[in-house]
Amino acid sequence: MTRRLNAAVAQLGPIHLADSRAAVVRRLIALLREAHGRGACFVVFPELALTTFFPRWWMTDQAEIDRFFEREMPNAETRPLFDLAEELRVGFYLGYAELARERGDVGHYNTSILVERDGRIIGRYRKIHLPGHAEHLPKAPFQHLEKRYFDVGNEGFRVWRAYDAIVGMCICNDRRWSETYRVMGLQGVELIALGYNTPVENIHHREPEHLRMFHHLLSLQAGAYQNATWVLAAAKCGAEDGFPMIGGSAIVAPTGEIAARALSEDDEVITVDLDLDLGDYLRRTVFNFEKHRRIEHYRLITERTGIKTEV
Ligand code: ING
Repeated sequence: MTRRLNAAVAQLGPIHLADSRAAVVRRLIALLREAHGRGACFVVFPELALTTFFPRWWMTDQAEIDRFFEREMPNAETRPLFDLAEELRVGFYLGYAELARERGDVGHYNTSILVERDGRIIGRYRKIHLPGHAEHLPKAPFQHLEKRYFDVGNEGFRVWRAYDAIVGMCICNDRRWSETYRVMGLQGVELIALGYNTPVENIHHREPEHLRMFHHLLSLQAGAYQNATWVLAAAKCGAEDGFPMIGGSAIVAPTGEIAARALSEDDEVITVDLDLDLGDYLRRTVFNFEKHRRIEHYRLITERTGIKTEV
């Protein structure tokens, strides 16, 4: 009997600085209801799904910055989403800015959580690959200050048994790094959920805009195929206060094929009834890690951070 999971990716259109969390949660609830109406019992929402992509703004006042962060989850604004999910028995992935107080320290993380169909938070991931810069770039059309506003995730790339599958998480820029998928692939991941906010314009180098979508999909498809896992990627996209971000939310099969893709840059639900066993044949053959990997030759991957040419 093939294990199946009817899953959805819920893409969000723009969230503007002036949009309240309550207004955003109403949109998330509408998307959850639509996904449930199509039979989905798991929904992936985007990265930083409760606010605008605030790392585009230069801020120095910590109180102003902290206004974009959640101190607890669920909280008053998000509780309606959790309650509806529990009522409809739909699990979800949600990205948000987490202000954590742990062992007397304050941590600021770009976080995602996994919520089971009974409403319990069963997993948390804190973004490890933080792109962009920490100092103000006065000549740039906008900033990308994730290295300023977030701490590097401190909980690694883990997997959880959820929705009758082995599920992992990552966030946005993580999807560009093969290590992200492989660390979860080595734990037997069958479904990786991720959200992203990807600006159309590259502020560091003039680059044809079509490459944004190409590199986005290339990263998802390669990661899925090379680790025999489903990859479900949810965009927050469109022009937030005039700053465009790419759409391209997608559900990618373990074969690397795109099984569903969003067509708009607005709130949109895509769904696929996943065959959770589809990756098995790849794990038994071409990507039988135990049989084919030669870790004695991979040392540099964990011992060397940057490029060092010795010839
Ligand atoms: N956004 C972008 C992303 O990785 C980026 C940043 C875009 C980095 C393109 C490099 C190239 O999709 C986030 N939030 O990571």
